[in-house]
Amino acid sequence: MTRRPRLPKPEDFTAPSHSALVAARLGLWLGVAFALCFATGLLSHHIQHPPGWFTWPTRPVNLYRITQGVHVLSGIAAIPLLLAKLWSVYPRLFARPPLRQPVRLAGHGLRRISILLLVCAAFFELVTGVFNVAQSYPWRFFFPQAHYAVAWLAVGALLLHVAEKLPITRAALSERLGAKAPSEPIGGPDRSAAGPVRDDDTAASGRRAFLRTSAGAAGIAVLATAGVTVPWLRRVSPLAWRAAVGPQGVPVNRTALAAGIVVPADFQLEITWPGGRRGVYLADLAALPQRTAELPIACVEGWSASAYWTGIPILDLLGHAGAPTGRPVRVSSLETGGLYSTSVLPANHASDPLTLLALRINGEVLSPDHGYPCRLLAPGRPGVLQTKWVARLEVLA
Ligand SMILES: Nc1nc2c(c(=O)[nH]1)N[C@H]1C(S)=C(S)[C@@H](COP(=O)(O)O)O[C@H]1N2
Ligand SMILES: [Mo]
Repeated sequence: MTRRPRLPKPEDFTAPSHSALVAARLGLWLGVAFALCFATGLLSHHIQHPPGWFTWPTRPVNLYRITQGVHVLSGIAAIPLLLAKLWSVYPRLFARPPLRQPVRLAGHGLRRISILLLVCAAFFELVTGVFNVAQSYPWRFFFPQAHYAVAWLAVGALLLHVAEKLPITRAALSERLGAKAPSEPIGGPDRSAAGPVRDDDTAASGRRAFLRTSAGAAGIAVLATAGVTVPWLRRVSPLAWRAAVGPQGVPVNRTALAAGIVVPADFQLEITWPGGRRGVYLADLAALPQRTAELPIACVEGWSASAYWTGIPILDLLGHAGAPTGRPVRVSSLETGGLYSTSVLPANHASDPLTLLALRINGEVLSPDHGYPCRLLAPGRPGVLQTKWVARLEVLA
């Protein structure tokens, strides 16, 4: 006679990695990673689509480089932590639904659905984020919009989850990891477990080992990628291939060829304002007083690179043309139709003396891929707003 295979119960999983002590700590670390990632992601979204109440400072010049670095690296750290957390709690999947109690059954179902939503949304964010860092877009939706919308889903589901688990989590966190009488495993009382009962010391060191391994994996994942934005980590970051390559020592996202750039021989920069217009030849731009500043390009994809940029502060240029200052300025490219062919400098950015219409990088004339004949290079802005091949500055009302 063959016995019918029995579905396991949560209590059958007695390994230390499945204890509530471990699950709660992993949850806390993940919570911190997600909170950092969400906050910095919201910032990045608002800088690119500023609502009326939002202002972003221009200093320190590396501010966006830092917030976006934190965004990408906290997301990377969350991947191993999420996998460890799922491993820790998967025995809960075997909890029997309370079939005979309709109200509790409905609660059980709703919790399951919200967890499913949380896990799916979290994976969607992490996976699309990693693809974005790798500059690969193997899908049809528009990444920034989808990534932003699903972030709200993930955070909503996460808050629900935290609220529901708060009592268990608090109890588990207040207990020392090496406690002699550990709290219940994630599935229920340890002592009644059918599996082999471990002695407390072995269980405690098992819990520590699992947490250390998880933290170690997160640390390695961060180090492997941090070089894209932290220059002194470049040598220990095998995945940071982006940050060092490119003409004139700086990576290029969109080449002049891809953007279909043709610079007319008699190129003039057009400056317009309500009621006025002025064209400036390239030679005249080069003859104006120049300023050199070390400023980073910080791409939303996570890579960033600093260079010495030389050009005319937009503020001086507007003054020279007789245009009004202290207003927002729309910057438009020779590129037509590209997603990033225009950007708007808010008034505080247009007025910063380091906001340059750059003609040179590291002492050399801009190469076509870096935006020849001139490009915007402003402190504190995401790379995507550092418009290349600038043809027009438009002072807005
Ligand atoms: N006109 C135009 N400017 C652009 C882009 C573009 O596609 N078109 N890409 C932006 C992005 S996403 C980044 S990160 C920077 C990259 O600058 P670089 O090529 O000089 O490194 O340029 C920005 N300027
Ligand atoms: Mo970018």
